[in-house]
Amino acid sequence: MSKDTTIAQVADILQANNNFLIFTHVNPDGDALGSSFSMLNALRNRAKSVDLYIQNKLPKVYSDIFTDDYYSDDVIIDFSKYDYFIFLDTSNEKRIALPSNLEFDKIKQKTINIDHHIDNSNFADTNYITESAACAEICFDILNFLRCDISAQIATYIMAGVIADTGCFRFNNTNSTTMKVAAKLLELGAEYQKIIINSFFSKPIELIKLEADLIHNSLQLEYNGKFAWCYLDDNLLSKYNINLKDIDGLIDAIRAIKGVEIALLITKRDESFKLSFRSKTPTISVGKIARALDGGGHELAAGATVNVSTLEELMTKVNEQVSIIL
Ligand SMILES: [Mn+2]
Repeated sequence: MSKDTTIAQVADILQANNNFLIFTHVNPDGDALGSSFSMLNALRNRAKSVDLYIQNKLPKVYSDIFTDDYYSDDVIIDFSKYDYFIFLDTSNEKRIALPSNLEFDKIKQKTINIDHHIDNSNFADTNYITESAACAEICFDILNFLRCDISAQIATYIMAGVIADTGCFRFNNTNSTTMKVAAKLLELGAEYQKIIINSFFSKPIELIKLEADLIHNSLQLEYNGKFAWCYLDDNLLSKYNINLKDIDGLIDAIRAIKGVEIALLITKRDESFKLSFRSKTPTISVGKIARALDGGGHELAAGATVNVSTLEELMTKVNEQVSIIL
């Protein structure tokens, strides 16, 4: 189906089918989880049979907000009982966190892709992609269209997604729609303070120390301080006993520096380097840089995985792209 799918068509699919399995992207963030848990619970309240698959255990900051009501890789799932697979907040098929016994090309179910990444590759049978601050905002629209009951808990899930992807209404994607959605979610009983405390005021002391160590010892400033990057290596992670899945938000320490236009955090994933980019200004698109490195994302928040053997090689490739933009 084309990009021109309407919300009514999405609603029809959710209405007409009964057995759904929800997937989201690898290394799920607040929006991936907020979208997934809101759809899971709201559709279940409509007497649909719905399950959710998340590759690994949840990041610690989210374990108090979301439940453990999902499949992860230690469970063998019988896919034959599902009619439809729903993909949320996932820009292309390579980004989907799939169980080890499932390959994307071998999926027999019908698929629907609901997302807010403008570079979404429309990989599913039905693709509903809109420009929203968070995928959770789209889920809220769909659930409202379906006249689903939005409980305080579901409102909390959606709010967690919106807060995560707008950096708590600080990023450029925050607009009047986002604020209206947030207001409605508060009226529905969303536990705003709980999300704030869990997301921003509950960092383990070891993570704060790691952040200080990283900025103090590894920060590189180039282009007159406009480009700031850090390489977070495994030694530093083990020094502070921090897991890679729990470093969400670390890049904000780099972005927060005055004068920095492009922030980059590099981590090692198996044989590759994983890059997370942030920009403060719409005219400086890190989405463009990420796409040039075979990655993707949003214009102001994007990422890529690059398979080279040394950090020097990696930075040569990165600087080729940064130099075009800065
Ligand atoms: Mn998102």
